[in-house]
Amino acid sequence: MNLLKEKFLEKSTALKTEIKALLKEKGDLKVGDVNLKQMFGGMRGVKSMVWETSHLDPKDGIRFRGYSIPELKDILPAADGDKEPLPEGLFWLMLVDEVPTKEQVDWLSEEWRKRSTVSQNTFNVLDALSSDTHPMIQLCVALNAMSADSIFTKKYSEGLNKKDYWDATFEDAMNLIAQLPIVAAYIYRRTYHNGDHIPMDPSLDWAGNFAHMLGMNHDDFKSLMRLYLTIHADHEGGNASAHTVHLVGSTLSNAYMSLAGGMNSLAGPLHGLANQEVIKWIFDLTDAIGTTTPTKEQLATYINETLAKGRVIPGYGHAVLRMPDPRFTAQKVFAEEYIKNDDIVQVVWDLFDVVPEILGSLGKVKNPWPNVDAHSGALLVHYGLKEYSFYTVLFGVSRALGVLSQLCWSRAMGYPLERPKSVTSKWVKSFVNENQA
Ligand code: CMX
Repeated sequence: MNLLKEKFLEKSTALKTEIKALLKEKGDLKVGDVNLKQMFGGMRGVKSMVWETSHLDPKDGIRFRGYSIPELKDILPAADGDKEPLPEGLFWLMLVDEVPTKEQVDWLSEEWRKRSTVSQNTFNVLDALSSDTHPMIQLCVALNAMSADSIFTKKYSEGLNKKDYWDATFEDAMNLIAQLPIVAAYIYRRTYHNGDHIPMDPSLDWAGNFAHMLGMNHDDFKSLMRLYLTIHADHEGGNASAHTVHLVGSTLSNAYMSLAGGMNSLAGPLHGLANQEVIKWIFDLTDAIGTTTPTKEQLATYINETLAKGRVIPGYGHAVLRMPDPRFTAQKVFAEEYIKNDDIVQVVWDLFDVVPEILGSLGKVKNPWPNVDAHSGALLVHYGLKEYSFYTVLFGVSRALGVLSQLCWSRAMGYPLERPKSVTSKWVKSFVNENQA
């Protein structure tokens, strides 16, 4: 058994024992109530699931195993000659709650390289889709096709013992993460570059190699990918994509099908697809105003026009955060250091000065600040990755790291099938009447 797996087994066995004892003693302790607004309002703030790998505080932002994004940049190993964290390091941290050494991260890069062979069947399935199929549809289809290789499914059909669910899930998660950049790059190249595919470069790390297979070989773009694939990896468990993976996984669907569920959820414009919507909206804005250097007054007019049409301002607002998203800030810091004089980046920064006041003045938007998606497109466009329909796939490749490490935990902890209770509106009305009486 490799060191990562050994550590995971040791930590998960210890936590499982601890939680079993805790539930025996304190299982009836209440952690909160649910009111009608929450039932009809998307369950905001209802504490109803456990997620080990990260925690989101409305006023502090995301922390991965307790570490903020600036802290991750300090503690996680980087590639030689680079400053940005390697996503391999974050995966290790999320999975076993320990900051890895450079040696351990290099081992993980190599391990994922060894596991990176994608089945021909997956490529055949993708090739059967017309090349103008939206990349997120292609990704979801590919994940379901890849699921034919699931070790968990195979072993389950052979009678896998419950106590070994985590082991087969760990193997699936490692294989899936190893293969995901190859599948994503394949989708990109078949959609936008006539199927002119680029073989992997075994000398590169997971994110650097992904950039290479996309055909993006600028060193700064590789740095951006390492940062991008780190900061999008996890956002606690209640967000739509993570929660979907957890829900699907709770039925003992394999890691591939669970991730496919999450990716279908990420593909919605209120969630991950917002990264494509932002840049599309900015391009529409510069076209409509007739310049790539609009004034703040022109931006304000365009924002008000968008709102007047009953549309949201993409990249702004959040269901939990009540502050500028630290993932937005991390990308802004990157842009300030690496990018000089880029009109679209400047538009993103000017929008940051203009949008919050307008959204705040509506009196209903709970968080007028930018989220992660407000900045990412401008960075990608800067380096030449202009095909914005692909952007949510990048988000998805990163998100796999968090949700799959948590899936290993959920299997190791033996969490049961998720099955909350629903009621009808009729039930609600009679409940209210009874309470009034
Ligand atoms: N532009 C315009 N109106 C907005 C808004 C925005 N960016 N954000 C919220 N609102 C509106 C809501 O539509 C809602 O209006 P109604 O009462 O008329 O329906 C009202 O303000 C209250 O919403 P809220 O409680 O502040 O926000 P929610 O928790 O319901 O929704 C989110 C959160 C992200 C869906 C919402 O802010 C939004 O639609 N943002 C734009 C899309 C986006 O950027 N999504 C990406 C989020 C990050 C990610 O998952 O990747």
